[in-house]
Amino acid sequence: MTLIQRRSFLAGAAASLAPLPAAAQGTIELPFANGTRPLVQLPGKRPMIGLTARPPQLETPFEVFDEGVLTPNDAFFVRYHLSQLPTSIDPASYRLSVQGHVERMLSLSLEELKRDFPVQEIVAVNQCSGNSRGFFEPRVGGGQLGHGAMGNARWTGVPLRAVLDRAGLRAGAVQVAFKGLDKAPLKAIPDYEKALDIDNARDGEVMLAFAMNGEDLPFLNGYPLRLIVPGYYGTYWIKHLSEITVLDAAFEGYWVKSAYRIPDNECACVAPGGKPDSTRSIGRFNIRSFITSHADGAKVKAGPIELRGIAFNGGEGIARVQVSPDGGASWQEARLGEDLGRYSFRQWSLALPLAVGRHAVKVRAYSPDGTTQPLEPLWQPAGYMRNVVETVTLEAA
Ligand SMILES: Nc1nc2c(c(=O)[nH]1)N[C@H]1C(S)=C(S)[C@@H](COP(=O)(O)O)O[C@H]1N2
Ligand SMILES: [Mo]
Repeated sequence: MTLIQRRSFLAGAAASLAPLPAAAQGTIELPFANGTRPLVQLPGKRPMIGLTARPPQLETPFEVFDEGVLTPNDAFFVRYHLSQLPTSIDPASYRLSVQGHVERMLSLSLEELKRDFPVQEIVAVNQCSGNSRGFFEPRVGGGQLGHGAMGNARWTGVPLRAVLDRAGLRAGAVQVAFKGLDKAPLKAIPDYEKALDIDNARDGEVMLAFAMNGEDLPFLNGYPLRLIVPGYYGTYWIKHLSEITVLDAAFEGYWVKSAYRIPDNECACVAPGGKPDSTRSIGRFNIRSFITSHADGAKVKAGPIELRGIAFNGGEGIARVQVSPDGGASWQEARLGEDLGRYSFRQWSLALPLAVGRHAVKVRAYSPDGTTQPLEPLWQPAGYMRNVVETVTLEAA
């Protein structure tokens, strides 16, 4: 995280999102039953894997993760819950309000945010809780996602702590709630609003970001301002952020009390098809790794092949990545790439000699405390937090 010059971010033009209907670009097959998806192109995005049209939900085509350690803005996934998106946001009249259990209410323009607070950067992964849900067996309800509901970006913004300090927390503040400009189509459906504990909100890393990979946020990724909660699932990363409310009691809203709950045990899992006895709110990412250089079923020339991929976790940092060329019988240490910080994707690579034949190549990552990924998938009814060791079968000829 570094302080950077704020001048370059003061400029900004109105952003809008119209028309919504996407241009069709053919289809793509995700590798599970009912995995046919349209390739769609929305404003500011390259052709992406379409999950729903209203609200727009897009998955990143997996090859993108082999382009580089940062996910390009025009390929970054898009997830919304409610269909009434703002279609045009004027940065000049946009205001962020800070209210509730505070000494002074604030109404901040974008210009004030960029000018009056310290600007910082962090590279961090944003991943949807339901990333890879389509691979659950037995299948579970919810968006049937492949592995493309994740992305890694360099976020620029101001620490939430600085804004909370300006408002002044009153004694007894326990949580902070966050709401964006998107709305439910019916009054009966609650607006999308999430909350963080006060210590998390004030940790100096949680941030109000106005730029992504050096540019204004893409409209569909939360223009002009979004919450960044490094290491935590995307559900907390509120887009088009407009209201911050400091609370003197735990938040009771639907999206915290009833949604995004996981089994309240060590593995956050239950027996396949089962139900948890008790639940808690989802929190940090568990550890994951992927092979990005080769797709499952790829044909390669026998001999040394160069494997590449990525690994990440909830902020513990990646200590080691291991690759198995033989379905898990033996493991080799991969070389780790540049360290962009403990919340970033970490690239890895390994040259592997492959004889003629079929090879089940696996990858697993380790946190510094020895935490790694399970060889068999963990199961839970909401289909969150998948992190099984992934396998890519290669045909060497
Ligand atoms: N305003 C708003 N913010 C939101 C959501 C939403 O529906 N509305 N969805 C959340 C969820 S569940 C995820 S995974 C991330 C996705 O961020 P992205 O669309 O920029 O990839 O946004 C989060 N922030
Ligand atoms: Mo999500």
